[in-house]
Order: sequence, then C-alpha cells, then structure tokens
Amino acid sequence: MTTATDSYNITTLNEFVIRRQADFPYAKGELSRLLHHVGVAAKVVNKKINKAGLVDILGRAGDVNVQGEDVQKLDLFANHHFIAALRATSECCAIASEEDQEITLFDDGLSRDAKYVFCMDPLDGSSNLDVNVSVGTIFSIYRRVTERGEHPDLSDFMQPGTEQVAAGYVIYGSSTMLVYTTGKGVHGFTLDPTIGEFCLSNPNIMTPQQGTIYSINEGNYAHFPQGVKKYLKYCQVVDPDTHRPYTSRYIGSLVSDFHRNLLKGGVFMYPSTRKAPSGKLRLLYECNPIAFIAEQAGGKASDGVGRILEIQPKDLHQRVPFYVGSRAMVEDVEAMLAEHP
Ligand code: AHM
Ligand code: MG
Repeated sequence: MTTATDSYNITTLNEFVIRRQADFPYAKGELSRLLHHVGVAAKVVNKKINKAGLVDILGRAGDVNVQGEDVQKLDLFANHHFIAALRATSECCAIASEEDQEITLFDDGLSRDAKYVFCMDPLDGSSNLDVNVSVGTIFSIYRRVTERGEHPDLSDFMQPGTEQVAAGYVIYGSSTMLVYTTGKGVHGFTLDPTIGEFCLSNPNIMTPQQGTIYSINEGNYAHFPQGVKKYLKYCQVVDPDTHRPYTSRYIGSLVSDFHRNLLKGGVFMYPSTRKAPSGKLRLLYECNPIAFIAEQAGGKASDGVGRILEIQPKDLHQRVPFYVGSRAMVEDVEAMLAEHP
C-alpha cells in the first residue's frame, strides 16, 4: 500500500495556504493562521468522532465516563474545540455558532485587534451520528466592520455572503476531508491519518454545469411549493436525451449531500414548507459558506428567487430556503418556482 508518507510530492494544507497568500499581495498571514487553526481543530474533532461508536461502552452525554470525566455531546465538544482553537490564534475577534444563542466575543488582549469574525456550524447533521453517517463542520470568515481595537458586535456578522473572505467545510466521512475557498477556486484536502496532515487531494474543484442527481427530503413533498413539486416530477420523467430520470440521493447530512453533488453534479434542495416557511437551513452557518463554495466551483446557490450570497441577514440564526449545486439544475428549479411559486 502506498501512503502519503511514501511520497515527497504531497502538499499539506498549511503549505498550500501559505503559498496561496501570494494571491492577496497585502495579506499579512492572519487569514493563513486562522485557516491553520481550523485544520487543527478539525483534527481534534475528527479523533473524537472516530471514537463516537464507543460512546455506548464509555457512557452517554450527561454521564460521567470511566475516567471520571463528564461525557459531552459531540456537537458541544466540536463547538468547544473550535472556539478554543480560534481563541488561541488571536486572529479572530468574535464567533457566531449555530450551537450558541449569542455571539462569543474575544475582546481581550490581542484578539480585540483581530480583523476577522468567524461563523460556524460546528457539527452539522449530528443527529446522524447514532447511525454512523458522515457529518461535517461548516465555517465562514468575514472581515469585521467595527474598528479594530473596539468591541466587536452583531454588526460584524450582519453582512451578506458576498463579503465572505473564506469559507469551507470538513467532512468526517470514510476519509476526512477539508474543502475551502478564499474566492480563488475551491480546494480539497484529505486527512492522511498516518502523518496527521490534511494533504491536497482535489485542487481547483469544478462542479458539472448539469448533473443527474437530485437531493431533497421527499417526505415533506405535500408541503413543498408547487414549483418544487413540478421540478421533482420533471426529474423523474424518462427522457434519455437529458439523462432523465435523474438519480435521487439524500443522506440528510448537508455536507455529505453537497460534497457528493459538488463532485458528481447535482442539485440539493431544502425548500420552504408550510410548516417551516423559511426552510430549515441557516443562512449564516450553512447556506452562505456552501453557496460561496458552490459559486467558486462554477455552480449556483439560490433561495428560489435570488442569489443566496446577496441576502442581507437580519438575524443571527435566520433560515432560508436553499437550492444549490449544478448551475443548470438550480436555474431549472428557479424557473419552475417563478411559474408556480
Ligand atoms: P442540524 O444543523 O440540526 O444538524 O440540521 C441540519 C441538517 C442538514 O445537515 C441536513 O441537510 C438537514 O438538516 C436534513 O434535514 P431533514 O432531516 O429535515 O431532511
Ligand atoms: Mg446545521
């Protein structure tokens, strides 16, 4: 078996990030350091997730384990470790997390001078962990709008997705991958457990303009807008010229569903439903970072009417309908939604 250690041609995440600093002539390395620490936290969380199957033996969240430590829910563990790793960088002055009602401020010491704020869903799809399905961490980074040295506040987070400086996700799957963009293409790294490094495996990811996979929780069909119902029927029609019927694939774990479609070509949909008129997914932690990556890979992301990245957030935990993936497929759904809202 050949592993990355057999080859000196590997490019690690850190090396790559530093090399790509040249894309931004005025960069001082702050973003590179921030991304480095995201990678470190991802490795810690990855280790813990790999042990998740032992939770039944070692105890459940809320219990005390055999070492006498409190057993933490994995999503809280991920939240804690990402916050701790980012606090340690002093390159980020505040964090908004899907797990926390309020933003966490790092307004002491060096961090108060930091120029970035960080949004994250520390462990998306964690309800799937019980059944050993892949989960992910989603993140995005913005330049603060408050002055450096002042107290960061909510206004630093109420920026449209177009203002993202970087975004990415970590997928804890059959192998662990980190995929990120700083607006100069999308790059994927696979964790080589033998050397404990994220190694460049998928440089310059581009998604097919037209795919053959559609991903949606069809159990909610009765509550979907008419346009989405029409689109689902369209996906199922037999038409060899357009490679229909398309294939239906839905894991119920956004990072996994999106990642598959990104590489193979497809559309992921989480529409508004009668029960949840704004959909389920959160603009800041899920939709904006995934939309940035999709666009950078040549795909498209929409709320059914317009571009996700142009939505002006009004609330930290705001939800939006989400259609993302291959450009032509997202445009087909938009067209059907325009006709049958
Ligand atoms: P979570 O942030 O509470 O984990 O929920 C988000 C997850 C996504 O990963 C996934 O796309 C979606 O919820 C699945 O929802 P549903 O079970 O309604 O299909
Ligand atoms: Mg989530």
